[in-house]
Amino acid sequence: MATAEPENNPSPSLPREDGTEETGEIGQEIVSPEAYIKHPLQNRWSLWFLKIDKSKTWQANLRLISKFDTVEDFWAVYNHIQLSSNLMSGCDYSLFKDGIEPMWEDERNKHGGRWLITLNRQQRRLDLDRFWLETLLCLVGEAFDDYSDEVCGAVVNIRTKGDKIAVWTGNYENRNAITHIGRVYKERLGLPLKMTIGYQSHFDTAQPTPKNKFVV
Ligand code: MGP
Repeated sequence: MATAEPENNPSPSLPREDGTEETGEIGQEIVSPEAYIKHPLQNRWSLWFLKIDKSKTWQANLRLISKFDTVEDFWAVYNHIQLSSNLMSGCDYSLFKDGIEPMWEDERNKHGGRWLITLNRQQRRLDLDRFWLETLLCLVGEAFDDYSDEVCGAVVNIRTKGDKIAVWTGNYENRNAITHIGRVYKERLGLPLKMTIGYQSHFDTAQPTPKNKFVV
């Protein structure tokens, strides 16, 4: 148990591997807060899973896996679940800020859109898992500077025709926010400068030939 260090303790305390410190007196130890306080994230996040079952509506296939709001709980969830590349075709993971459902219809998404990364089949083996992890780290680490508030969440779709990863933002009219997020995201994924990625509004995504509103 943690106890306060005696005021006139003459012996210097000795840090140990478990975060406690020897005080020099039998039975007296100090526990460093680092050892028991989890590191808070700026936002609480919800991780969702979807497995396509065509006998149900799209929304009925969505399942909430877990919520977390600390660095430690993020890694606990991440390390507990399958890598995206091990999921069956037709499955999605979505990570969204708590209170935003991972669907176009949510109030915070309905005027929004997504930066879309389309992967070819070889990239499932080469890039998918590290791109998705980097996407998660961009979100929970609030990597988009002043524009992180614009981010609603991110989705990975596992599909035979080619997997997709997207970062969803809240308003497709916020050009400055969207282009900043796109540039940072592209850099964080390590995509070549000459490769472009596109941003589509969810309204356009639902149309037969979605067009890009922005490209970086
Ligand atoms: P998808 O799962 O996003 O991509 O959308 P997929 O499977 O690659 O298909 P494609 O159309 O992009 O080539 C598949 C279908 O799921 C959509 O056409 C919708 O019917 C349904 N769907 C997907 N999303 C993200 C939503 C959503 O937010 N709301 C609703 N109601 N349906 C959705």
